[in-house]
Amino acid sequence: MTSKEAILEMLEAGKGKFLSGEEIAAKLNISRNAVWKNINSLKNDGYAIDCVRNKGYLMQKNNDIVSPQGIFANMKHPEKVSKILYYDCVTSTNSVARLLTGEGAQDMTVVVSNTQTQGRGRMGRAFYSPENTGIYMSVILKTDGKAENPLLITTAACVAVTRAIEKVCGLSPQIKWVNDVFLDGRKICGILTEGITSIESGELEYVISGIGINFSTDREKFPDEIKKTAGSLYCLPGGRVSRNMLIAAVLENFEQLCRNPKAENFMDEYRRHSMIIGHDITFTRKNVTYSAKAVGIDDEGGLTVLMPDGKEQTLNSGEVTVRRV
Ligand code: BT5
Repeated sequence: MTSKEAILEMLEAGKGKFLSGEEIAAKLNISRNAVWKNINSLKNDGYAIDCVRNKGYLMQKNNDIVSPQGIFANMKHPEKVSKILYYDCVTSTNSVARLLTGEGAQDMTVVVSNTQTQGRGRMGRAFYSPENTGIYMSVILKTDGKAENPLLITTAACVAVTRAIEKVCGLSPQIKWVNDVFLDGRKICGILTEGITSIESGELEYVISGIGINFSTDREKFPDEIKKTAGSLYCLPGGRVSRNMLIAAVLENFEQLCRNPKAENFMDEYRRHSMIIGHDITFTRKNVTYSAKAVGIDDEGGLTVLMPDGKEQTLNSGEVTVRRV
């Protein structure tokens, strides 16, 4: 770790409190002048740091720059994450994660970016990923050849996101089967789970779970195509919640859910948050659109629908639209 990273770690850990230059210098075994230079460099990067004579340096509480140091500072169990790689800009965090799996990435390696130029959703759709106001991250899970059910990983990620938003922001989001999180009727989060299979063995080697959350994106700034459907947490005046805090909470919940799916019994939580159970819906299969009623979600994450002929079917992928009456 560089001195600059170490100083950032200390400031993030004591956010809102003064740290004296002397204390920092002694801890890192560098001169006070070196501390000052690194602080200036952090300020140039956009960090809101107060420098007060005889008091030292203070990172302002409403500072909302994403960094591995800031995420770790907000985790109770940072050891649960192997590594966090942060970028200012990437094409897609899922694409970067995919490259890392080719280099033997460890389980629970996380890729986070401040913006994406080719953020993607399912079936080649785009995910709008503006800078500074969103969370774009991919978590790499190593499956060790176990046949993980990607649908369950997606549902675990949905529950991790809703839990984190409830706890950190005090809001009450809902889940739209299978991979979307909504707040007040608008989509605030999408999840894209992709599997990596070994060419030699044909076994699933990794699962990458890509999570995109509109954190403070202004509703008016969304592109026209999604202006009526997309929302964000608008989090929250006064900087009470930072993206680092929310990312940390999502990661801790996700790790816990993936490692202990049985103990956690998260499907009940997923069902409780569902915004479609009991509603009339439409879904499309092989270019044909069907009307049905969503009646339940099974323990494998499949959606049970009641068809007009009275028969039940289970959907394991695809997308549903809630019919408004
Ligand atoms: C998704 O797909 O919603 C999955 C999105 C996953 C994004 C994350 S960000 C980190 C990681 N890296 C990536 O490249 N991807 C993942 P889907 O269910 O197919 O929904 C896509 C549709 O959502 C689009 O066609 C739009 O209608 C809408 N949409 C696009 N951007 C949005 C946004 N920022 N907020 C809300 N809705 C959006």
